[in-house]
Amino acid sequence: MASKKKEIQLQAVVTNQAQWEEMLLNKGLTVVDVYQGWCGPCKAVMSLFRKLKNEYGEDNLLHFAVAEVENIVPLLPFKDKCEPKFIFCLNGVMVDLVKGANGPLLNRKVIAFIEQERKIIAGEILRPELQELVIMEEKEFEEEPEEEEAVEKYTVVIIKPDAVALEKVDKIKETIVGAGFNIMAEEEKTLTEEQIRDFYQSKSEEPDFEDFVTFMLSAPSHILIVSEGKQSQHVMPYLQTLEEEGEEDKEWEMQEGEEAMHGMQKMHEKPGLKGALENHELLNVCDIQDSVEEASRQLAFFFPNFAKSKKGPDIERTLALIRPALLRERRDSILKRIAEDGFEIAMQREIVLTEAQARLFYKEHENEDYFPILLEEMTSGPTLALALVQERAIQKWRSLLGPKIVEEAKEQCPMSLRAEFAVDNAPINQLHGSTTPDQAQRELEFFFPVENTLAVIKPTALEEHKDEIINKVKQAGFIISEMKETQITPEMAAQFYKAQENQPFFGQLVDYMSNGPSMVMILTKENAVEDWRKLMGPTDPEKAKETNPDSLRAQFAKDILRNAVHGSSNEEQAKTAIDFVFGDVDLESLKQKYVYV
Ligand code: IDP
Ligand code: MG
Repeated sequence: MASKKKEIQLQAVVTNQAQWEEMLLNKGLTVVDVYQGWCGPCKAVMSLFRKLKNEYGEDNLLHFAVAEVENIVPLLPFKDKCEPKFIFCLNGVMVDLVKGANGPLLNRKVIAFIEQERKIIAGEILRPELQELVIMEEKEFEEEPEEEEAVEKYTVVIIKPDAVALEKVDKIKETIVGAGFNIMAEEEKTLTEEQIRDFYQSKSEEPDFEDFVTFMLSAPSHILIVSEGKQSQHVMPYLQTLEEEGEEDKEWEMQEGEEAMHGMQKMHEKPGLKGALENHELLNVCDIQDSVEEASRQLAFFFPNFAKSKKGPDIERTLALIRPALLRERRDSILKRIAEDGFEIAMQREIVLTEAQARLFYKEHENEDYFPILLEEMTSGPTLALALVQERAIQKWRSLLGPKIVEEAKEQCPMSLRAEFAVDNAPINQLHGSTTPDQAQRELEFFFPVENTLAVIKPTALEEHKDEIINKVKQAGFIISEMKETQITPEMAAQFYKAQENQPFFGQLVDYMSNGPSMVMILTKENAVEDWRKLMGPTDPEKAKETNPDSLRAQFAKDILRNAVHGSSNEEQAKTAIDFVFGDVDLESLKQKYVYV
């Protein structure tokens, strides 16, 4: 009972509009736990709030309240959502919102707001302009919106091996583009039997189907993903598509600019993909999947990365750099902060930039006064490059950063990251973010170039978890450019593990690896070497379970020797190993075929 009483004292209870308005008169910060009558207020954060009240409550700038949504107009959008929500009201204005009982985030925000408020009152800083929080209908920002009526329609086209051999690929591509379609992705590869049987399901009853499969397996096919622009999932008259031109996917427009628009205009006289190919007598050498559902399933099958990139609304990637001084001093706290702000780290690389690299990256700044300082700082130690993902990540990260000049950030936006993570005596701000989608793409390509790596599913794991592992590889966005089930020879094993030559377990390792079939793969992706090692997890599965429970080794390893998977440590090592297993592979062309997400 005693504790219940305390809770009531800590948080003012707001049950109607009049009490809400009264609450808005509070000076300083009020943190409101917005709750549903049927869920009740959030208990999980009580002790945190009590602690904050004790530590920051003495000048009466910090208040807590609980408010039931039903009877309070501004809170109605939250109706029927059980997840706890905390609204931050600063001097009567709703300025921020935390979803979920995220203790660290609540703690940090409360402290930051109170400290800012104290500085304002002491006349140390000016009051930043208050931006009132717009509370939208919950659905709009929490759940992925339903697919819009207009969706991009893709068609999978397979150019069969004989046509590839006759070099008809270019002609077919020209015809397709000429007829106003866009080729979104392409790849030349020998289809696996599974892919062939899947794509040609409808022909499987035909008498010579087995011969056909053999023929398809005999040499590479060329696969195209063709887009017809945005259309309804249901059949929609062609003219209607043209009316929607204005709503064309922005990203695509930006990447392809004029060309895309040109393509759309040409669509007026478009005869349909099949018709176009037929007109040029090319239909007999390629096969088209024209069922929308089938095509999109196959898209995921052939180009898992491409399909993945199409799923979210405005999900963007941006490049963030944590510069050397900050990385040295507060690595963990900045990474924690990035996670709290809802970003997912899709890729990361720690790199000491050479002067040439720094010059290249900051080429646009080369005539500025600060350029030499920038170069010096950027080459002074490791920088951490991150590919951050979130809805509207580019803008979000930029606005969190605040002004470029640290002094300005401290004065005008004390809650910005460049202010909060300023490092004493560092001559430049410690955090970078891309400004536009174009720039983000260029910068991501700079730090995360497409690479090939060699990956092996070791014998025990191949026997027990083959499909699961392959699925996880694809889900993580790797393109399996080549794969081959093979018994690794002792020579190959010795080559893979050259660095372990003098280890006591070397003999055992070579024996184990060459004692049964393994799956050897060339994986292609941005940052493939490092990302594959990250997906594998630590060498020792016990450690993997502790530090990276989602990793392959945590899930599928038996022990440190039979630890499920192998991966090269760098691109050179990968190349030597790939040559050893697959012979002479054109690794550059594998990279060029990679479709950016
Ligand atoms: P990595 O596979 O994570 O790159 P390395 O240190 O390169 O790890 O070691 C190569 C392989 O040698 C490991 O994957 C593991 O199977 C094996 N290995 C490493 N340490 C031991 C050990 O202490 N006992 C037995 N095998 C080991
Ligand atoms: Mg190794």
